[in-house]
Amino acid sequence: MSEGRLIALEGVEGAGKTTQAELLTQWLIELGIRFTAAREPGGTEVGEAIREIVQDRPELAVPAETELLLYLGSRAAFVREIVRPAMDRGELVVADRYSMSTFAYQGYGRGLDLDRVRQLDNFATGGLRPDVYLVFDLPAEDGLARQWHGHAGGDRIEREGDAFLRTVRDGYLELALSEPGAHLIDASGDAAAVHRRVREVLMEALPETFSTEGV
Ligand code: Z5A
Repeated sequence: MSEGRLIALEGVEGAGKTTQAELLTQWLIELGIRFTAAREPGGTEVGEAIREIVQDRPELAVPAETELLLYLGSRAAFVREIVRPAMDRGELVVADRYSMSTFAYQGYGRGLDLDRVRQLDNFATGGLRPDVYLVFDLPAEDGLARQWHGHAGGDRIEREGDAFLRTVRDGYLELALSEPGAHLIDASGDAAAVHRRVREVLMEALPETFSTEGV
C-alpha cells in the first residue's frame, strides 16, 4: 500500500504527461491504491485563477520574474490545499507538473538564476519534494507536433517558439540527471509503450507501493 507519496510528471509540452497521468491513475485503481491527481498550475481555486493569467492571457506583458512568482504562488496553495492533506491521509499524489517545471521553464528557459529559483520554490513548497519525478523526454518539435495535432491555439509559452522549447528540453535532460528521485523516460512510441516504461520505473523506484501484480 502507498503511504503519502508524491509522484510528479514532467517534460516539454506534448511529451504526454497528461495522457500518462491518466494511464497511471487507471493502474492505481486496478492496484487498489488510494490517490489524488491534480495539475499545475491550477488544482486549487486560486491556482486556476493564476493559470488563467499565466496561460490564457498571452496579450499581457509578464516579466520573467512575475511569471516565476505566479507559478510559485499557485504551487504554494497546491501544496497546502491538495498535496499535504492528501499525503497526510496516506494517499499517493500524482502531480501533472511540479517544481521541475519551474526549474526548466523559468530557470533554463527564461534564464533566471537557477539557485534563486530553487530558493524561492523551496519557500513555496515548504521544502516538499517529490519521491519520484517521471521526466518524459521527447524532442521539442515532436512535442509541439503532437500538441498542434491535438488542439489548435498556443499559450504564452508555446508561442515562445522552438529555440525556447529546445532550451527547456535540454534543461530537463540536465535536471533528470541531478534531481533526487528523477527518472528519464523515453516518451516516443505509442502511449501504451510509454506507460509500460512508467510501470517499470515505478516498480523499481517504489517497490513497497507497486507490487509486480497487475503488470
Ligand atoms: N509552466 C511553467 O512555465 N512553469 C511552471 O512552474 C509550471 C508550468 C508548473 C502548463 O501547461 C504550461 O505552464 C507549460 C509549462 C508552464 N507550458 N506550456 N505551454 P500544461 O502542463 O497545462 O500543458 P502542456 O504541458 O503545455 O501541455 P499538455 O497538453 O499538458 O501536454 P502533455 O500533458 O505533455 O501531453 P498530452 O496532453 O498527454 O498529449 C498531447 C497530445 O499528444 C494529445 O493530443 C495526445 O493525445 C497526444 N499524445 C499523448 N501521448 C502520445 C503518444 N505517446 N504518441 C502520440 N501522441 C500522443
